[in-house]
Amino acid sequence: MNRIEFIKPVYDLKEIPKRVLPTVVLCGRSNVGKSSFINSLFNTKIAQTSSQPGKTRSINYYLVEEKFYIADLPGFGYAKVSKSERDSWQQLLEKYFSINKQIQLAFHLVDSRHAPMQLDITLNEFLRSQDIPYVVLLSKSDKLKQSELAQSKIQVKKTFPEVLFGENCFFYSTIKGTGQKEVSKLLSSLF
Ligand SMILES: Nc1nc2c(ncn2[C@@H]2O[C@H](COP(=O)(O)OP(=O)(O)O)[C@@H](O)[C@H]2O)c(=O)[nH]1
Ligand SMILES: [Mg+2]
Repeated sequence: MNRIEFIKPVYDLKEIPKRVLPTVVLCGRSNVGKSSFINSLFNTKIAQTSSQPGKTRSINYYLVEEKFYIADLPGFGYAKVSKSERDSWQQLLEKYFSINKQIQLAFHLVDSRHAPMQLDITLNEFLRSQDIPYVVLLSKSDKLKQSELAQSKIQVKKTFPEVLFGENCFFYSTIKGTGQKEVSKLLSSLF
């Protein structure tokens, strides 16, 4: 699976592509590594990454192998964003999930270096309440030592009741390639 093209940024729900195709959403805090995830998985530089959080305001649509969309959602939890902006983000996403019947899977990226934050817990609860199958990806795992990886695993299991390592939860690293095979395999089996 390696053919990916950028379709467009969606700022308004009316702009969601009309083609009926299964959609995989990428969600997680700002700066967690969502765009880097796309680039590493498809060995490209198509997605814009940034070391500064809070840059993306749009839902960025990609088309993979003409078979399914990947929708890179704007990151949440960026402290410098005003409350009204945060509220409009939340409203957009809630509406997005409620009107979009094509969402078949969510990748929820969580920074492996920190315990999941309240917003991650809220997102996990939301995905479960909507019955959206999800996979938790613990990003930037190259930054952790062996002992810290074990610690992170314990923490994540404690926080997200349903996660099973190796099934719906993986460490991920764009640098070491951790998790890439597993994710590719999962996507090829689904679409
Ligand atoms: N060391 C390391 N850095 C990463 C990894 N994934 C992303 N980053 C860095 O984290 C920053 C934010 O990444 P980005 O993909 O733009 O995050 P997004 O806001 O969630 O799309 C960038 O500086 C990336 O280079 C990873 O697996 N390992
Ligand atoms: Mg991004």
